Amino acid sequence: MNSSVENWATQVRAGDVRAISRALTAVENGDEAAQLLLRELFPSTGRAWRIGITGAGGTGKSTLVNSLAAHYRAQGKPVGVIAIDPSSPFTGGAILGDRVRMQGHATDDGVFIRSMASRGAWGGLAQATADATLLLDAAGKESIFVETVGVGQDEIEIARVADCTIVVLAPGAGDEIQALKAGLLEIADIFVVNKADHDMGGDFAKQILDMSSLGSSRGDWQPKLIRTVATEGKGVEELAQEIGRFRDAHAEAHHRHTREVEYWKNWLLRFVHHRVIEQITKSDSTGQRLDAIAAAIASRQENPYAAAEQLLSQLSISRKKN
Ligand SMILES: Nc1nc2c(ncn2[C@@H]2O[C@H](COP(=O)(O)OP(=O)(O)OP(=O)(O)O)[C@@H](O)[C@H]2O)c(=O)[nH]1
Ligand SMILES: [Mg+2]
Repeated sequence: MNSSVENWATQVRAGDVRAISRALTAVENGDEAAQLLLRELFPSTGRAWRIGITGAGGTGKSTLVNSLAAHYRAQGKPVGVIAIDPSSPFTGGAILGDRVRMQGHATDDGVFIRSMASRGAWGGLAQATADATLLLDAAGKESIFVETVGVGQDEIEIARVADCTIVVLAPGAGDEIQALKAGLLEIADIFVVNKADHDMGGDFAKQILDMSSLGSSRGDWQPKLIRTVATEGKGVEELAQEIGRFRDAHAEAHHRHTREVEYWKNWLLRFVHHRVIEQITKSDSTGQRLDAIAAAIASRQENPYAAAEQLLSQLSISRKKN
């Protein structure tokens, strides 16, 4: 292991904000250095609790995370926040908005907040998110919030990276339908109806409760619905308590172990999958060769099964040393 990576890892472990920032940039860009660093840091991980916050755009996720982070900070707990925006470039407006809204913690070293956008780096966004949480874990952040706009399969996959998933809904046109479509209800461990100030009679909350196939995928846990007004911090205490309750119910060694096994199984498959794709596209950067093979298959000059085997036989996918 080269010493600059070792130094970098030491700084990350010490919670050095600039070192963590640099590492997250490397993760985002898919730099090989990020992998070396994460490899070094891995033994220092495994303590953090990952809380996924997902829901349609504008439901108040960032505002809620901000309030929750403040709540945890008031108890002296180190917090990390990763806001994922899969579509916008890193300097995009939505992300900038998030930064500004979360700025309340800008001078507090116990909080690390960062927006991340996919650069199509190795493993895509889900992998980048997994790596980012690992980094913050190594940096001693006990609670790590991952905010995603839960509208697509990608984001659902990211939500699965979390130990606890909070689905944020808000009263407004068609939100609940959208949530259903996106498969959000199935992944929720906790439901939040935010903007409860716009839901005077609690009608929206009732509708959501009524759709109660509200089944969480985590055994016999029954997801609760918490009403919040994130802008005023209302219901945030209750939400933090519910997160704590979920954590207590799942903190036993065997629960955690089972979940971690599942997590790393998915991680390994994703890593290997993307390495294979990466190798094939690297040796065929213009995609011409793949196009030619596909065209030959389409016109029945080549056999797809044979062509696939041929592609696989040409791979040399392990990067190096163990
Ligand atoms: N009235 C009301 N407004 C809220 C509440 N929570 C958030 N907002 C406002 O709703 C808007 C969107 O809030 P965000 O926290 O950015 O929502 P988001 O879900 O993170 O948005 P995206 O990241 O763009 O998907 C902001 O103008 C907030 O001030 C609430 O409880 N009540
Ligand atoms: Mg947001």
